[in-house]
Amino acid sequence: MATAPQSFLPLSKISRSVAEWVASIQTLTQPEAVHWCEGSDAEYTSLIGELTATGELQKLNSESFPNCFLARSHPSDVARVEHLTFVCTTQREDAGPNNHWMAPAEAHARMRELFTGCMKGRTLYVIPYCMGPLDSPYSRCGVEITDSAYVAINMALMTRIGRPALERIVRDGDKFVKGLHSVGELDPNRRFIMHFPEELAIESFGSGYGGNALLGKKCHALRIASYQARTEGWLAEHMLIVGLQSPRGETHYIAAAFPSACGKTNLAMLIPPESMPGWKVFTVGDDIAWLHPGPDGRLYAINPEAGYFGVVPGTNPDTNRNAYDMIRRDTLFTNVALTAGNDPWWEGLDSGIPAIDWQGRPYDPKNGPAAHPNSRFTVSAKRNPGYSPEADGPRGVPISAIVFGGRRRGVAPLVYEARDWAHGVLVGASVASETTAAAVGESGVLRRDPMAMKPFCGYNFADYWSHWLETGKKLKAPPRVYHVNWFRRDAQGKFLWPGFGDNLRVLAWMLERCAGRGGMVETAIGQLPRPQDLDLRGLDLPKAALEELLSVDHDLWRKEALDMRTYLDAYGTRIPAALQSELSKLEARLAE
Ligand code: GTP
Ligand code: SPV
Ligand code: MN
Repeated sequence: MATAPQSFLPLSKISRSVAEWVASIQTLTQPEAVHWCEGSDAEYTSLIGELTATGELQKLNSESFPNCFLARSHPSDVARVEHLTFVCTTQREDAGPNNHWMAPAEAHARMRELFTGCMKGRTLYVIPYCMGPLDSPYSRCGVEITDSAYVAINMALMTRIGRPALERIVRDGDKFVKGLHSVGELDPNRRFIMHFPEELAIESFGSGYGGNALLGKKCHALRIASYQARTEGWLAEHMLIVGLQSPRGETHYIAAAFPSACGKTNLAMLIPPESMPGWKVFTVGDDIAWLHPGPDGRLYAINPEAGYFGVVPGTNPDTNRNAYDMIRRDTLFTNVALTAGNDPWWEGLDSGIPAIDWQGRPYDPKNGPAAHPNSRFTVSAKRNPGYSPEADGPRGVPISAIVFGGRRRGVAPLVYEARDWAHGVLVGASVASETTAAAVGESGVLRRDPMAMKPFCGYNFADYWSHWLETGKKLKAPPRVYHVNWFRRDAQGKFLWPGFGDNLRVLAWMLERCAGRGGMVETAIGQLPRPQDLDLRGLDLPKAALEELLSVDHDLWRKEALDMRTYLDAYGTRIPAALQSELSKLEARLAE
């Protein structure tokens, strides 16, 4: 792949196909200026300067939060919009019942209308980016065109942008994902997030927020990548990747898929409880994993991202000291509140008093929370004190265990282990979770969210489960598969499990299982730890709470299996037989 860096060429001359595409979009959108992003610190600083001058960014208290800025979004543009997100495949069935679908020609026509002349008087930013380490064979590149400087600085923190990415595009034979984005008028009625997986293209209009606008993230690294991964024999998943070094000195990597705002960043940055000395935790990724069967028959993971777009509320020194410290410098905040001293403030902080709410109004509890529940921090992964050097390695890390999870007040126990890979695919496909503020719509509504990919799978879930089953067959040493639920509640609505750092107790059991040592009890839904199989030293957990956390109620689970059957019915005959048979086996075990 070695080619001499083309440092003497202006960016616009490095790839002819990128330049041609940019020119065509320039004609369509008619911007006043074109800015090719090189990805330097000086460029970042100058974009920040411009945004501060226009008031789009506000500098925060530079003593307590050096080099930190606040952005406020339009109040109607605060989260992903799943109802306006489409997968546009030629055949409707290829998108599946899990996606909104529009015929590609119709979608292109609609978007062309919206994009025509939409950048008049604005600057068009060209952001070449690489998802994954620049020298990894597993990485994939894209170019985002946007009229938002806020998007450009977020992409600079979240991905590897600029000249090296463009050079890699050339090495990849000019293959790249084309992502076109305009904030438009931020009108929710003129807002669409369109995906054309067959064309490796994304068209997003009318939102400047998160997954709607930072196209490298959910649009490329999950929806487009999952489609590509299926044809190329790998998996693109909504998973954190974390390395755990035990007191014995063994390091294992775990990949975990939880729905949005269900604990990925926190698990990826876990801080061991004091009563578990000798454990070390390293973050490889906090949101997305690209998984490849390796030459040794194990599954390897890379994190395609280079930064975190994390949930702010709830972050504090007790829940996660590292996350709290990480976002005290060089961080962009979006939609948090402010104290009178110009410090950022959010719900869950036990210090400071909110003076100005996320919309810039004097704080009044009558208006709801001070920080928006989906307020976010954007920060380079390099700022994470637990950042794993392996995250920059080209081969990725071998995965010992895959964990699925959801936010459920009942039914799902603290943890259980799948019997084998095929059963694990059913366990992943059965994930159900209460909705959160990460997407527009009502929060707290239980819905099926298979593999935490409901909003992110770029093709028919039935084909996706087949692909998961096939991938398992390629692995000589497949990861063990688990399901966890940190969010089980008691009758008073209180969380039964302390969560956060104490989740290591559950992960440690998984690693004991992987090493062939951990004890368990066989149940109808899979293997559960007995109380004595968990390291609970130093934890003040009532016996009754532990019993409830580790209980499997057959009546509730029979209902659960029935609900899963109804859910699968929507996918008809496309469902892999092995998945149906796993569900039948579960039903049989529950009937005993
Ligand atoms: P996305 O960035 O939307 O994909 O979210 P995420 O899955 O990375 O979730 P994150 O770790 O940011 O946590 C979301 C919310 O859940 C935050 O308010 C956390 O404080 C809270 N949370 C995370 N882990 C736990 C846990 O183990 N127990 C409890 N009770 N809350 C948790
Ligand atoms: C999620 O919703 O899963 C996120 C935030 O990680 S966003 O980037 O907006 O998709
Ligand atoms: Mn996410």
